[in-house]
Amino acid sequence: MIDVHFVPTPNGHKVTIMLEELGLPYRLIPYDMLKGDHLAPDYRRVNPNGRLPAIVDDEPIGGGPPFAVMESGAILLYLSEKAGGAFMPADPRRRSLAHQWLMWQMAGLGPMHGQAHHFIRYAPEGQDYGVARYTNEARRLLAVLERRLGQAEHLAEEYSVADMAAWPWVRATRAIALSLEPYANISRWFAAVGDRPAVQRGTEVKNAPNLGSQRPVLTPEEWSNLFGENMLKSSEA
Ligand SMILES: N[C@@H](CCC(=O)N[C@@H](CS)C(=O)NCC(=O)O)C(=O)O
Repeated sequence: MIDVHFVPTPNGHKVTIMLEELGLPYRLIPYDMLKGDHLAPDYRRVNPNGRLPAIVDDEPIGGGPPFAVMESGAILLYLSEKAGGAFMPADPRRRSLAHQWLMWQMAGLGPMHGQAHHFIRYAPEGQDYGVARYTNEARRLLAVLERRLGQAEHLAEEYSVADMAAWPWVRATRAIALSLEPYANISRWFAAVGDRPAVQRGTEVKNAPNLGSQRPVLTPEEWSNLFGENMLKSSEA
């Protein structure tokens, strides 16, 4: 059994999509980030970075005691290896493309779109510089994705972990008021990947409080748990 420490966000859905694709049994452990569940010292034993998602595999690759994996991209690679290289191209060039686009998602699409979500939805209003900076970067990355998907059906030519990593972040662009309409290639890919039953099952998973797509109104305690003193204190403790 694989425990998934989970919130229903794009990073969480990458993992549930992959587990659904693989048909591996898993148990969701839902977290309420507004309440600060993820700040509990016990969770540091699962994820030293204190963020979600993370998994604990009680039948790990190579045997031995239960093994924890943090970082959604590393979790996809771990699960692929556990399943004998599933959703990782056998051809070396394609495999490198899967690595490249997975790293691009982890270092670019996710963090930059994440900052756009922060400035548009969570930061005190009136932060025009931050909104413009990260909206531009979010759009730049969509333009990169659009060009890539004009060259190939999927990021690594065949469906792979790279698509599973990027797809939930593209899905979340609606929460930052970016339409996919100008992006014909992304729209084609987004619909095709979204038609996969495992992707649908993986993103229906929401038995944890969803932070939603509206601008949330946070109490001072909730703000502190997500972005402020409580979050810092738990890391420095
Ligand atoms: N690079 C990490 C990012 C994880 C991340 O930032 N997760 C968010 C939820 S999607 C989180 O834990 N936020 C809580 C916090 O920022 O304290 C990954 O891909 O797993």
